[in-house]
Amino acid sequence: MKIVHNEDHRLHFPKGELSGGELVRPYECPERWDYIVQSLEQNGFNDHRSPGTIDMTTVKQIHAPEFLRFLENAWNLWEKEGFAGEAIPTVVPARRMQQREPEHIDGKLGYFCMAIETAITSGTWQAAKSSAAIAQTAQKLISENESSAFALCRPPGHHAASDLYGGYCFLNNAAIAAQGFLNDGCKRVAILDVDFHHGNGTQDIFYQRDDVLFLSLHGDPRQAFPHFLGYADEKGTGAGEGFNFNYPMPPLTTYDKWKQALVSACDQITRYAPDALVISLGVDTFENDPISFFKLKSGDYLDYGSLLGKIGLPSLFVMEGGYAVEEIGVNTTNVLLGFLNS
Ligand code: 5XA
Ligand code: ZN
Repeated sequence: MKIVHNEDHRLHFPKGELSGGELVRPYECPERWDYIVQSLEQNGFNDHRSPGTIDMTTVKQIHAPEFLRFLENAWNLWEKEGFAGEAIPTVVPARRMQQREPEHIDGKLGYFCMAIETAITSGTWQAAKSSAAIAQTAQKLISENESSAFALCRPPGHHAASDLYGGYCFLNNAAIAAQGFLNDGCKRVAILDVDFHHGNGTQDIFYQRDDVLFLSLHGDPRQAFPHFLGYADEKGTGAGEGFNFNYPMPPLTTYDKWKQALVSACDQITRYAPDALVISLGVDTFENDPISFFKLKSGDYLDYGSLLGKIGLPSLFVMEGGYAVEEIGVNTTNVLLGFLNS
């Protein structure tokens, strides 16, 4: 399996994340990437590729122009104000307020943000673009006949909607890849999100469409981030009705229960008969993840990787979350090994 990545992710590493009322060292850090690469190499994944240049035409099919303009200019506008820290919002357009993009950067940040733990820094836009290019390059490999590929994206993407960033995400790498598959001739694509957190951005992007089936296994939003999307009764609307499946699960969910949801999601995918599968791969379902509450063990990732392989579709893995930094490598690698050995 080819692995696509580069070093640009290091350009995005905020000093602080707002967590528990404190500015802490971000959970989403470059070492995550280092541990994954190290584990992949130790396990024989030696076919590494660099991303090509980003295809903005496809990105613009997923993200709104005003949002892309905001991401590109946010840091400059912030610096121009003379602010000493990193760019984080302090005000959001809550219920019964105007939904209009303000001129001042303080207002713009709140307008485009869905979760304020995520700071923007000088290198964020370049890192986000490279991350999307990684997903696009891996998608192209599959469109050109590889049966699988791993896009080692950082920053992740699944919380980013067409015009929202947050939850460590800026551009929705999985959605951009799915659109790339469609542009390259696929009629239908499925996105299976196995990250601990609901892929609210991906769901929102495809909610009214029937050419992309979206399925997400995640912590119940009553208890877990992102809290405001991810309920089981969200099924899609309009042409998209019946093409969205959520599997929220409670605290302390172990692999046997999680696997039942996965099997049901795999059945739905098989019924949909897509031409390609995108897997939003987060390993924050791990029992020792510091910000999540499922109880999967390292060996479980091998097992579910093999269930994914048995679906038998061209499959693109796109990296999302996972913050038990020392185990992120083995857990990610186990999914890919299970997939290849299915
Ligand atoms: O998959 N999403 C994440 O891992 C980000 C969670 C952010 C919680 N503040
Ligand atoms: Zn997550």
